[in-house]
Amino acid sequence: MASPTKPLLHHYFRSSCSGRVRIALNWKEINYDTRHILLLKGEQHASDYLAKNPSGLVPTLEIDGHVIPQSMAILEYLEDAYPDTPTLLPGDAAQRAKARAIAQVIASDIQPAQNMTVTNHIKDVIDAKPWNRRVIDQGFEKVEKMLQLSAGKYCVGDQVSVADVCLVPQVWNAIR
Ligand SMILES: N[C@@H](CCC(=O)N[C@@H](CS)C(=O)NCC(=O)O)C(=O)O
Repeated sequence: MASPTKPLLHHYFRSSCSGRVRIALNWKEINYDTRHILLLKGEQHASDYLAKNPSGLVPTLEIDGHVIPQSMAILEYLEDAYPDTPTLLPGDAAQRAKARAIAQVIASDIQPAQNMTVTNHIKDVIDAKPWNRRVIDQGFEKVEKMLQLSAGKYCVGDQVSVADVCLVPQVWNAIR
């Protein structure tokens, strides 16, 4: 489906949530422009950005005349609005549920517990590094158990899914 204006992704290069959306846009071969939101300079809290994403977090995608915050909502929008592009929810109902489940462990359980806001809050009280390491280690142990039940060539069977789109940037984050 052709878009009248190119989508614009507000993102940060190290952000795993932004990485999910970059991978999905590229997988679906949707051309887009980018605007870098420099998190370390606090640009996510600038009033013009907060008007687009009141959470003050990246990513935000401007697409088809809409402004969509939240990486998982963006992935669902791309799935719904661009049905002729390669899907990120392949297979039958059970395979799609497994892909969503792995994605949610990452997006709802691992990433929010060790993001920049949490790290900045807790570092006054405890050493944030061991906390982040523990959240990631324990989260990945759960993901690995799920993968033992679902994986083929990719997280669920032999097709790329939303689970892979979430897993890869979380691994980048864990390495860092
Ligand atoms: N649930 C949100 C989480 C977004 C999020 O935590 N983004 C991080 C980067 S991965 C961020 O903007 N951090 C900046 C901050 O915490 O101030 C989503 O999936 O989009």
